[in-house]
Amino acid sequence: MSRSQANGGRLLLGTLLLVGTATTLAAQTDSTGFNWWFPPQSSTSAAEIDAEIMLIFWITAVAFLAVMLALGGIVWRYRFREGRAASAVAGNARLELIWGGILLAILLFLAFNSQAVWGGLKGEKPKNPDLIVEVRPRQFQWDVRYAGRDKLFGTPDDITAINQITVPLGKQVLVRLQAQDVIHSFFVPEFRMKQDAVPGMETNFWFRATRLAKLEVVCAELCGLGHGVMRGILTVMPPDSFDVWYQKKMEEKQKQQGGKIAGMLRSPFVLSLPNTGSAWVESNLLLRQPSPLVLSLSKYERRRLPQRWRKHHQAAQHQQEANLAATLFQNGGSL
Ligand SMILES: [Cu+2]
Repeated sequence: MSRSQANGGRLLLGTLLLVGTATTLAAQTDSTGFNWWFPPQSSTSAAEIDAEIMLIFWITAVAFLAVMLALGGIVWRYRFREGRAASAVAGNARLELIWGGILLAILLFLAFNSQAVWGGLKGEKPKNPDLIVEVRPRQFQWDVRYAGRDKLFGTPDDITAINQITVPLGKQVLVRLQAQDVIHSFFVPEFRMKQDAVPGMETNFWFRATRLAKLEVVCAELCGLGHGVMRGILTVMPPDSFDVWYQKKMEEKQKQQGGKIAGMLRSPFVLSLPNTGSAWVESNLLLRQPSPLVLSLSKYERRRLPQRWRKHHQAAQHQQEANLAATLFQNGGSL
């Protein structure tokens, strides 16, 4: 190959690289402008996390450029020259102290700065979140439970889902995360939020979504063979659509429970009796004989009832109570 051919080849390669880089960068530009390969910010904490990443990026970029320029300069300045002898350099304590000091200052600044951001985002658990969701990952899915309006788990207005997390836009959502088997990690890149889920340990995190979107929840901790397909969908809805959605889920749930009542019903169910207000019992109580409704509990099941419920249970064997209970159960466990 001639010299000009080799040069031409290099030129072509260089042009291709340049065009390729430019196209990749351009492809990263969305409606919010150039976004440095970041997925669009979709939670209130995303901007702060991005700012922190960009700060570190620019500090390392400047340091990288400075080191590379110094290296290039030294290589050029001390390049081979006929008759020039090499000299041994034993180091310079003063210079080393200076750049050591600069490095220490940068690292301390970053440490305190990121601590402030982290503290702001993760420091204090919200006392009154708008929505509480329990997420319990297992190989290889996300089991989800919503606490409902009363913000309590184990009550009739809970709804459950698999791989589906739906949240209202702009509302504060508290997630109670706990793995059921091995360590998983809840990761929503658009929220800049990643949290390990550990078996036997509940971890809380919270967020406010800022964009209507359907986002992917990926497992960010290698958890077994199905890790790569362990995916959930997080849907951000306007608050009123969310209420409609929740109501629909409640109706579906009640319909399902209603279906089961015709045969046998397993928990959770509501036992609500006159003069006691409404209350609930969650247990593996088994209901037999749909109509006329008589609660027939095993000894073990009876023992699991709190004291004050035992006499109600006996009372429920009377017809009047039984009718009430029948209505109750036909309504899918609520009055
Ligand atoms: Cu996993």
